[in-house]
Amino acid sequence: MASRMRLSTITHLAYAVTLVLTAVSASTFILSARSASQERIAIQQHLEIDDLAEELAILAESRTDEARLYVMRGDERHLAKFYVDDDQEGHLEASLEKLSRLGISPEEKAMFDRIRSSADAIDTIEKDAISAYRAGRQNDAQRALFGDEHYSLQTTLLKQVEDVRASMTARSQAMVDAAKARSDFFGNIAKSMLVLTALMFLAVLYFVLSRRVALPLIRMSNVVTRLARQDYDVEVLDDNRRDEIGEMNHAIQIFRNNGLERERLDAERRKDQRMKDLMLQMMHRVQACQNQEELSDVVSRFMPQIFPDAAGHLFILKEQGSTLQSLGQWSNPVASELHFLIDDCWALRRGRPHHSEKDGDDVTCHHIRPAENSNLCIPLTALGDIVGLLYLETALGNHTSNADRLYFELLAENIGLAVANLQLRQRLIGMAKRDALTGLLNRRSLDEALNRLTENPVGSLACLMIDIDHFKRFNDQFGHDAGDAVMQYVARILQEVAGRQGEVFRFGGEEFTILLPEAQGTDAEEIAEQLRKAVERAPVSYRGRLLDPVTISLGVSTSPQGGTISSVLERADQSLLAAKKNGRNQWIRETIAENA
Ligand code: GH3
Ligand code: MG
Ligand code: MG
Repeated sequence: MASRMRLSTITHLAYAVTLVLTAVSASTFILSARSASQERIAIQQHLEIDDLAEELAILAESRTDEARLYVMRGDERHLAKFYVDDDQEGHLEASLEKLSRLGISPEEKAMFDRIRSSADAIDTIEKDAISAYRAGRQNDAQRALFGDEHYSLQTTLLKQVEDVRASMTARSQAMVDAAKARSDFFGNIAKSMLVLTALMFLAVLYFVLSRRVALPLIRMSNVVTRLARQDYDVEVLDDNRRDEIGEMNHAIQIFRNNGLERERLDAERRKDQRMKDLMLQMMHRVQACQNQEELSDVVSRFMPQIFPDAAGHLFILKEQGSTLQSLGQWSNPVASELHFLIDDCWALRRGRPHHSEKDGDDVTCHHIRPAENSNLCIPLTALGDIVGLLYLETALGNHTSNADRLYFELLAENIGLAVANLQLRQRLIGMAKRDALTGLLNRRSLDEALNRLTENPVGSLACLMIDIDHFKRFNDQFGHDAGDAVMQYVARILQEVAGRQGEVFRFGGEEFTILLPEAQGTDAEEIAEQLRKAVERAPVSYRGRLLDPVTISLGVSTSPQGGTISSVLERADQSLLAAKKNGRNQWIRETIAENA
């Protein structure tokens, strides 16, 4: 409750309590003072009663004296004094009675009554004595005034006055004590109130300064210091206060929330930036790939970094085929087949990205098995032709954002172009390296191979130069196409027989070269003979017509026995020429210098 109060409310409350306490304390001070004045009045009253009682006793005594003197001397002045005293005594008695009516106890009243009756009795005796004296009975009068009765009455009166004075003293002492006790009591209460007020004031001061101001300020100062250091983990407690400190706390909370939001946005921006950087890196590498294996490596390395939540496959369409085959995968995709036909994929059929998921609204591709995930197929195209498919799967409920989809499509476009480029490149390389008619490696490839061998020599190398015998004849007799067919036929046999041990090249025209690394001269001779026989053996027909038997002549050279690698072709060619001269359909191995 206190925590909801404003500081001003607390201080106002404290003022009110202090005011009440002060009022109570002032009242008790007044009460205490009044008790003191009552005490004074009581003392005053009793002193007066005391004095009067004493005066009464003295007066009674002096009257007795005057009466006695009168009856002894017969002087009228004493009689006059007696009556004056008698009057005075009457006045005193009246005063006494008036005073004694003010707060007098019944016992005291009885005491006064007794005094008065004693005084009256003495009075009567004395007045009787004066009458007797006047009547001439001086002895009777003297006897009455000095007699035992008068004496005992006078003694009783004095004793009674003494008693009443003692009683009054006791009573006034009691009253003084009571008034003092009351005064002390109220005084103590007043003092306690003052002490309470002071304590209250100190407590409020302590509470306000320490609990409600200093502590929260220290806490807030710590929080602000940490927030200034961008440490947003710091907790700003919501103390629900509605005072100035509460407002400051609220402001700090807003400050922290803003900081957190800014940090979140920063993190998001950094993440997005990192994603874009990665995508850029990936696209650069994709475009620099020299073959599909490299492409697969780049894609399956970068995709999980860019999209950690998505697994996938990179499918490539075989050239002139209709089957897609997974070239690479990442993050263990589970739902798709590894090979499938174009028609099994809705995306490939429609040429547009296709999204489907288990129990979803859209149809699922046939190459996708039912699994607890959602799938996205994006066709890879180049210049309108399908070259492959980018397949992605995420856990169900892990929706790919529109931005992610855009990125996927951007990457798919990039990968599609790269695949098309690679295919084009493969074709160009093939065209540059191979001969279109026979499919054998061309003269350029032969030069490259020889350069390679020159730079990195192998143990031994054999070279076969082959020329089709009287080839011109096939062209002339059966036409150029028949010549081509003979060329293809010979090329096929050369490839079949020597392809495993070495490389077969079309040297040019109807001449071929075979390089046999690690082959000794005898091995080469053996292969040359096998080739010669194989070509010679099979009859060749073209468009239903049996052609003349085809034969070849071969020249064999070796390195290092016969000479350097750079001269191996020339030497084989010379041996070929020798074979031609020698009658064709034969092989001749170069003459080794030592043997010559
Ligand atoms: P030899 O036994 O002395 O080698 O006689 P040959 O007729 O085989 O030799 P020649 O050099 O006189 O003839 C080769 C012919 O091969 C010349 C050329 O027209 C023909 N030729 C070269 N390349 C091709 C080709 O690609 N296709 C066809 N059909 N003929 C070709
Ligand atoms: Mg020739
Ligand atoms: Mg020839």
